Amino acid sequence: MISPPGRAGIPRPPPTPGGAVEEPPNELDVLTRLPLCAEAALTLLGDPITPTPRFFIRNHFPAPRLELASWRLVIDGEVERPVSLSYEDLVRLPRREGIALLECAGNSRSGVNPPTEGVRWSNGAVGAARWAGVPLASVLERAGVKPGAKEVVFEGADRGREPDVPEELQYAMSISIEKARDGDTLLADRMNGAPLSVNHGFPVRAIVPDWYGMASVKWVTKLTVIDHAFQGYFRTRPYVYIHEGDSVGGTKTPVTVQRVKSLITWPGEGQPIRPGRHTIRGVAWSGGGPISRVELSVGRLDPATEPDQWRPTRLTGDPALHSWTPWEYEIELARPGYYVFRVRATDAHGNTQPVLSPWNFRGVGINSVHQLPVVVEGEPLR
Ligand SMILES: Nc1nc2c(c(=O)[nH]1)N[C@H]1C(S)=C(S)[C@@H](COP(=O)(O)O)O[C@H]1N2
Ligand SMILES: [Mo]
Repeated sequence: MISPPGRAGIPRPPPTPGGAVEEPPNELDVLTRLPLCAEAALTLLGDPITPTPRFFIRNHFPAPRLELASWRLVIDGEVERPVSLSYEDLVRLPRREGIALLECAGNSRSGVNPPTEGVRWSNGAVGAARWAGVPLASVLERAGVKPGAKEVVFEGADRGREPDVPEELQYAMSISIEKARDGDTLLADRMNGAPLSVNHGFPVRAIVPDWYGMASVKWVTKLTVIDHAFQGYFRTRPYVYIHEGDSVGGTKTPVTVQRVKSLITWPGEGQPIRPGRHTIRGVAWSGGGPISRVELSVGRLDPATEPDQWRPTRLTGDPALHSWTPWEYEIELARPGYYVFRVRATDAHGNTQPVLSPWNFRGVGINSVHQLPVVVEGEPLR
């Protein structure tokens, strides 16, 4: 078995009650088995909707196997009337569906130097699916949110230990009350037209569009409305931006909205291409607004040798609200040789990708320009 992430030498024992290993789909590359972390190769991610077997999995603890009949969702805290809903109660509420992209905050961490703690994701911890369920807002309305509410904490049914904490932890994460009231934030029970699989949160998970994946809590069983900033382990320890020189006791900036980002999905890593005309393809997204521009550079790695020549690519498909936009670029690479492709996206609010994302201690929110070495060799295409 591959050892789970965590500080070297400290084992990370499991035990989600009833926790069971559901085999990951074999289209995914498994990084850790228990808890399961698995991602897709980029060549599998070029489509507007990611088929579920290609959708990454990020579990912090063993996945709980919940029963529909006994599942309940409790809503309490700063509410007028605490509520407890069965699955039947929940799915009878007015429904809503839409496409949303999830990206793990640690995606692309393996490219960070110096290395940080955390799962060493390549670039494939991202996917876009069609989710269906009930707006979180309607559930909150039934409970009646009190004035002064600041955040909603989602609790998952999964539990276990982290190396640096003595007691057992439950997965929990908060979002702002504004985001909770946004009609697009869902309690979802379906993914790509089917009930959620165990690894994606059966029976019900949160879907928080435009935020990094940690907020889309799986196996959700409890919502607590609070009037202060949540201080739980996952909110304050792994999912924060910590920069050099920050004080140890100080308040950390929580990881929330997805930064603008783009990836090249064709050609694949280490896949030589023949001299001739090619269509380079990829995807681009931003939690800060729709993508307005994606540019490709085929040049030298060191901008001092030869400055980047950013050339506009063609956005294909509709501009996606909470998801990615595919792009393509036709290029003539007549001569064999070694090239580096780089891609950079900009959103409607002018947010653009840095060549090198600011380094941080957790290796989160990495949105450096994607750089792909490409070898052109062999018989010319004709
Ligand atoms: N209960 C629970 N919810 C969770 C997690 C978890 O470990 N437990 N992982 C979070 C993280 S960090 C991510 S990136 C997404 C991943 O969702 P997926 O596994 O369906 O791709 O789920 C989030 N929700
Ligand atoms: Mo994540």
